[in-house]
Amino acid sequence: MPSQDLRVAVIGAGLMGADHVERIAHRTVRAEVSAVVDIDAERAAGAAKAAEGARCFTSVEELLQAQAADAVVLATPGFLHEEALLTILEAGLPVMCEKPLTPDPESSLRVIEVEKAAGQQLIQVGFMRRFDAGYRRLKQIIDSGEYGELLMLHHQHRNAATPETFTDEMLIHDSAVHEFDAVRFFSGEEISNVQVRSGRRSSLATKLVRDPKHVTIQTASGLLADVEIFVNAQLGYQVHTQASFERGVVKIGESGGHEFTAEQVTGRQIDQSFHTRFVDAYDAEIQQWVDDVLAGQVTGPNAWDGYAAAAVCAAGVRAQSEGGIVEVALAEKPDFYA
Ligand code: ISE
Repeated sequence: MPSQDLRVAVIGAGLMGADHVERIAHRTVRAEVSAVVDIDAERAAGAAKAAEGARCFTSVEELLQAQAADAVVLATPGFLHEEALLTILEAGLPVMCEKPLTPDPESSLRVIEVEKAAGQQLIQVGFMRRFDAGYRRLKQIIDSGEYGELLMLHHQHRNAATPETFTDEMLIHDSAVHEFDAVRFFSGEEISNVQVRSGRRSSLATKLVRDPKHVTIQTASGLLADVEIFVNAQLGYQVHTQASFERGVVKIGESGGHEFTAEQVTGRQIDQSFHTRFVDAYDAEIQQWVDDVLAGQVTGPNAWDGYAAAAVCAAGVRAQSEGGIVEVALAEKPDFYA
């Protein structure tokens, strides 16, 4: 275990990677950004400016050869994760992998097999909402039973707008995936089936998405969760959950932004993106990951959580194209992830 700060390499210097470089360099304790890796050397250098002393590399292999990191944050696009994860696992480095673990359940299972064979959990998956104060509070309330049993969950997930290239499939893999993980987190159960329906389409939706959608999720014990997912909602970034219990209702998600009074109006400012809405959650996620790496453990969402979410996404994509309720096909959970 290193006695000095944990040397973290951030792989992938796009929006999310650059955000993590800045976070680790300035807001995370007991860690430093020792390297930034991106196939585009200029982009790596641009992100590395936020972290004094960080070295730049254009491939994971170069990084490993230089032994320039004790742990890595993987923030490349999801379709590149499997190959990078297998290389990182082989080198025995802990990794905080931005969601998705991989884009499909088959490749996620391959990653799980390799991690299992290595005999030690090394992967945390970036489901940052689990570190949001509201999510944590609701989870505590559910587990305490203070309002009785949790009966139903209602989620709203709204983004201001998407790029023109955003597709219906991405809406499941990139956006609804957070709700799948949230339902697993809140209920402590696997999801057994999912349905995706499109109704009226917003004239302001980008051309490759039929927006908004209504997603219904059911867990193994029968708990139902419904999600309005609306990625061209114009109004900003808004993520709410309302939980119905036997003796009460609890709502989270109003905490982002602030209340203002001006020109005879009182209102609440809402966030424009997940970077601001979940900034505290991202900070907490990375800090806990660093502390866990230093303690030699994974306590955040692990590779199994990444695999299970990928399996629900696969069912969601099928449900979206075929209609009807689609069962989630899930492998048996290895004791290794118990
Ligand atoms: C994006 O990738 C995210 O992770 C955001 O949290 C989500 O709201 C957005 O829809 C995704 O595209």
